[in-house]
Amino acid sequence: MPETVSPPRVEEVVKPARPPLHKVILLNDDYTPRNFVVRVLKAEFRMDEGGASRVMLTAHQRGSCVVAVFTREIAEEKAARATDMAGREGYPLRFTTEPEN
Ligand code: TYC
Repeated sequence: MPETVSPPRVEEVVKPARPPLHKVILLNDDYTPRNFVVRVLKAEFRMDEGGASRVMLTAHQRGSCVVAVFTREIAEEKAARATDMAGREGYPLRFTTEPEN
């Protein structure tokens, strides 16, 4: 039997594009107690005491601080849950989201 010679196989690997990421941003206000901000960050964003305190202080001093980045749906969900958690206690604490870049 004659040997058949096939051309080299060229495989094209198409990787799915990464979903764009959105930042969750903590906003400062004059009324929410610092320890409550830290509690929300720990509860909703699974931050430890040190990380949550640093983020809280940065927002307190500069007006806002990026908490974390997620896909748009998750970022919006987490920002809404954290804002609601504060609202249920009567605090005006707010989290917003914006696209990264
Ligand atoms: N500024 C608040 C206070 O002095 C504390 C605070 C910090 C509130 C960060 C919101 O995102 C915030 N009690």
